[in-house]
Amino acid sequence: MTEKLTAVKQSFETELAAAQSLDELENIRVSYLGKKGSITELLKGMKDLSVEEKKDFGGKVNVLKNEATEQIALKMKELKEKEIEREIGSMPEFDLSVPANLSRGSYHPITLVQRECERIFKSMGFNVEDYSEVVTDYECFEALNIPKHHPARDMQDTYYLENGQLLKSHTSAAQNAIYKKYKSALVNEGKPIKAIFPGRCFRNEATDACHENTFFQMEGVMVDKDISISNLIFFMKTMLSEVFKRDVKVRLRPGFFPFVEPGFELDISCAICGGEGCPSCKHSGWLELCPCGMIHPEVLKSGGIDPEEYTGFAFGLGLTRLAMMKYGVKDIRDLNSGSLKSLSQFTDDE
Ligand code: FA5
Repeated sequence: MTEKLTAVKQSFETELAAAQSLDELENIRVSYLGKKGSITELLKGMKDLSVEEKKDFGGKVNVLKNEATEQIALKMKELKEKEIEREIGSMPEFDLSVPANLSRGSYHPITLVQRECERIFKSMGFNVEDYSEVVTDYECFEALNIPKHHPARDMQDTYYLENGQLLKSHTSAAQNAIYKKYKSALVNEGKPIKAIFPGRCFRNEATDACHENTFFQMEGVMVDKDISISNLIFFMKTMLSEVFKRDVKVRLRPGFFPFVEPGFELDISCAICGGEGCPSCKHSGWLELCPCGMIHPEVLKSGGIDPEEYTGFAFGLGLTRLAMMKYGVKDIRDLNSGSLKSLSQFTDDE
């Protein structure tokens, strides 16, 4: 047995010294220390020895096993260091002092219109809020007067996570949290709730020139005593004339959303075809831009606000479509294409 041990030790040391790569080293480890490795086999073979022999031989094999483990670890460190040196040696040389030959980047058109809208609403006393892209079913639907199995859910199919949460299908999903955040200032200090909350929305739907599965909206709400449709129309008009810096033709028509009553669709005359009809506006000459309405009493109640005392309006501006109209982008899909050639033509006018 002792000769066998000496032979195993010698062959281990020879093979280890010859190993040139981490793969080779791993093979050596398995062939000596693995389940069927030579050192492991030496331990297994002790079963036929006397108690005394077992003590003596077992001790020697364990010493060999510990030495082998240690030597493998050292060799691994050495080989890893060599590998890093090899990689560094094969890298091309960089001259960090050469000036970069890059043109200036530009903001994405959606960022530009979002900032513009934020500036306009801030100047009118609105707070800008940020909200999560992953929300609960309660936030996205239930708190907005859209119970489970309500047909209105069909219009906003979205992407669900395994834990039951979902990617928000509209920025209205933040309304409940906003009411809860500001209700005590409203009730105790008489401060109206005035907030906008832009964000990315997701819908599981077919794409075309004016529909994307990922797009941006900007929600706005105002709640106080005696808020009426006139306030809503004033803010919508101000926002559009500031964004376009010229008169734009808009139309207001009735629209159904379970979280507003009454509800409206605010359409904008298509800036791509001048109202003649084209694929960008589905040949109607108008583009749905900003549904809005008076907040439904049930929605105020879910947010902890007494609808007998307070009223408010809400709107859900299609930011991506606004960017299309402002910058004359014919196909909404171009905005998500990542094509620098088309995106870099829009400049930041800040
Ligand atoms: C809503 O999402 C409501 N939450 C809006 C709302 C808020 C109504 C507050 C009343 C009060 P709608 O699904 O129509 O409504 O979407 C609102 C706007 O988002 C549309 O007018 C459009 O401009 C934009 N939009 C909707 N779906 C898409 C899409 N697939 N691609 C690009 N823009 C879209």
